[in-house]
Amino acid sequence: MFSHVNKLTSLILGASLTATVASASVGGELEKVMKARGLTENDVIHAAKTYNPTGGRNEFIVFSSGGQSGQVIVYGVPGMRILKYIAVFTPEPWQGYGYDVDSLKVLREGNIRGREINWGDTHHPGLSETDGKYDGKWLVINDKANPRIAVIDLTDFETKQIVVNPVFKSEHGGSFFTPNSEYIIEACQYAAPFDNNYHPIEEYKETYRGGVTLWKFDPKIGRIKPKDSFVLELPPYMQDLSDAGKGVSYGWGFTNSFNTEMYTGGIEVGMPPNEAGMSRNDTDFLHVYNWKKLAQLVKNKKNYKMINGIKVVPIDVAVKNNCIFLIPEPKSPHGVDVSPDGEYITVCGKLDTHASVYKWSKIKKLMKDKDYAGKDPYGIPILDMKKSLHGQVELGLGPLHNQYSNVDGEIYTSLYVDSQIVKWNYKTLKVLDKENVHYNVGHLCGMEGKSADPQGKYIISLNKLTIDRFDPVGPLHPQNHQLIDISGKKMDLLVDMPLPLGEPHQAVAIRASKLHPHVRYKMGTNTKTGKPHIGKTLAGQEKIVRKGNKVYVYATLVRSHINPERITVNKGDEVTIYMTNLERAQDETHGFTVDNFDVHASLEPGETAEIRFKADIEGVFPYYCTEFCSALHLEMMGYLMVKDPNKKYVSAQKLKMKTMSKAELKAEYDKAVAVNAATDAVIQSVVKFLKANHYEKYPTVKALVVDALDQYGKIPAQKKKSDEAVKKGDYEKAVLFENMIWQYMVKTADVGIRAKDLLVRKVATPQSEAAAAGERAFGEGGCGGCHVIGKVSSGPDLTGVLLRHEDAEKWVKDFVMNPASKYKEPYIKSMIDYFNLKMPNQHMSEKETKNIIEYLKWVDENANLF
Ligand code: K7E
Ligand code: CUA
Repeated sequence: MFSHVNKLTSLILGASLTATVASASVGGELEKVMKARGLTENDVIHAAKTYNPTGGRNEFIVFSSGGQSGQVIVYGVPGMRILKYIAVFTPEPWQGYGYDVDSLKVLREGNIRGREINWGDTHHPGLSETDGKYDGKWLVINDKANPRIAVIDLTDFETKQIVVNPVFKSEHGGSFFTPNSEYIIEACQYAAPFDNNYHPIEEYKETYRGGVTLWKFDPKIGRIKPKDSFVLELPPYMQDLSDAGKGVSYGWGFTNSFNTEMYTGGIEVGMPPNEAGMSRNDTDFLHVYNWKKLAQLVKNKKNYKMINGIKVVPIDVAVKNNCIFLIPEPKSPHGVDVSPDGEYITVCGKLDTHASVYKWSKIKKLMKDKDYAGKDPYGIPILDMKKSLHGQVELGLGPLHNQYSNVDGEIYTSLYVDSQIVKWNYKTLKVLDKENVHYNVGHLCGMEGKSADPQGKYIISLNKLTIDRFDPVGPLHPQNHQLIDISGKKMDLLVDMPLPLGEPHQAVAIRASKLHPHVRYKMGTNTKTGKPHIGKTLAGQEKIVRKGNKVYVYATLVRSHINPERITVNKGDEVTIYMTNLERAQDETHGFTVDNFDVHASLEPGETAEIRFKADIEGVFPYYCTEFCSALHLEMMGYLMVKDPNKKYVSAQKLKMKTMSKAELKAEYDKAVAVNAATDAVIQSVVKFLKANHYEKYPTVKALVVDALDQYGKIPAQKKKSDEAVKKGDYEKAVLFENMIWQYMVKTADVGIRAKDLLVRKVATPQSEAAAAGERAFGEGGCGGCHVIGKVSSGPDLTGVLLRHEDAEKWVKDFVMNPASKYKEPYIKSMIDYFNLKMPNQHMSEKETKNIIEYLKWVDENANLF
């Protein structure tokens, strides 16, 4: 076991670490941890395959439906850690979604017949495509409960649009992009009348309808265009999952269904329940429709009816134009998935143990030859099942959904009842492998696994039940996403990830390198429209404007103040606050709220947002920045004062406060100026270093310098105000401005020094492995507590230490390992006297000491940099 572990250790920890620390000790340490935590060798390999060290990144990014939360969950693969929740159909306070005016507008686009809806049952996220491949630009997701689709911009991961389906009363088979993002497919689920009237259930077959909506999408601006969209009317079969054809089947759409029995239940009047009546037939129908041709047809008025403001192509028009066909498919199917080349269409029947693989070339021929097996009650031609099938495979109990890999013919299917993922070949129709999951898997997610270019490597199993998997948290359990390595011959389940936000039906994964999100907005952007905000306010433009009983505040936020800091209004006024975050620095978000008014905005760098409320209660209400943005974050606040105009306020008796004399104030002012001069000298030395070493050649360093100079650039304006105050003899005010200058200097120095450290790394000679290990040992051994390289601190500067002693390497080594042996040497004695400190014994090993000497050699090589 021990030698095993050692081999494993060097395998997973890599040569660099084992070189710095004795390998036997790491092996021992790892074995200790494994023993203490009861981990097997396999566990450790799985951990290493999924572990992201600090600062690590993922190869793929997953967008998972957030189920009943109405949100989207973003996480990484193979790290399996959540990165973001994207607010979509539900208010989300942190992001201010639904709590500021602009995001509330987006949320309210989802109102149905004038009613506010504040949740969604998200099922299927879809990524925009170019040539059938994910392009990383847009994400859409559907709401089953309230038939809606939302569009998310992947440059900032924000929801930009919600459209309501005006004729469906529920939907499920969305949202799937066509191969060039021309349309988004959204299929109905529970059939209902297209109009908004009452129709008795006895007239189900006549007046209830199913359908597929094709939402026109403009991939350039990332918006659905409802006016150019249309609905294909379908029989009241419960349309289910859909997929767009691609490659050879490009231009066609596929949607399956259940309840072709058209059963309508009636358990309360003694009828068998829906579940019995709706699964009576051995087969249901796969709908095959030509969306490309339908899109042409709707250009002519005679081919559609307008219902609730959307174009609807009636069944008979679609039939007459050979745009719709049905193919029987096994009992209550669920998933329909088109192969990467578009030739094979796999359908799984929940109540059938088989997967049925249809072949596009066969379907096409039957359609062309008008070789029909019959017609359904609505006149739609039915193609013969056997004649359109490539074949069927027995997979197991409850097959649901499919995903593809990069291996030709390889497909992965979820088995709900068996709680398994099965790997098989849809061309040779052979089962290849099965993996148990916990428990009851619904969808599964391959890496770009339903695009025209699947990436293989991993499958995620999206399980419905977790039962015994996680620490118990009450009767409502988290959901479980399990990552499976599919790169080998056999599947290998790597890790469980609990998801506590709703039932994520489907997830889509994209290669991380395809996403290019921004870190800041153009100054003054309304992030929901991408255009300049009407309330955009730059520094110096802050103001409060009153129009009748409406008060408009144009405010700015920048570390660490909100301008204005006092807003006084009358009780009953409608208050609008426009806020612009003036920051350019990455990740410098400010939040904003006025206490007690149920408003909140999250302002990313450059963003302008707007909150509005009625000041209908009298009082004093602090407002503040809700994001811990800087050391003076708590000070980032102000007061909203609401006065009752009908009330007389008697001024409180003025307290006699002791004030400072003018001489005392002048002394304080002089001190502040001197501190600023000293701080500025530090900044100038850093700037000199940065310039001398050509910081502009290194983008990451340059970005920091730009941040730093942004802060520094704010100083002259403050200085001017300080000087003006001095001229007027107002030292009290001048001191405050000088303090403000100091704040800016500290922020400049903070970022500047970070830039300098980074630059030193870039321009220094490369460190040997031993020197790097030495630097680590230097840090971990606490040497830095007294010795700062390049500076005399509470101990001497070590730059040049190897030059100032005879046989210096040996001298340093002896001194580090046994300091006391040299306390009596005259040189050391004088140092001890000077610093009033003795070098302590830090119990460094010989190896560590040697490495530290290598590090000091590197320091000397680069002495000019410190
Ligand atoms: Cu199978 Cu809504 Cu795609 Cu759930 S659906 S699992
Ligand atoms: Cu801005 Cu806290």
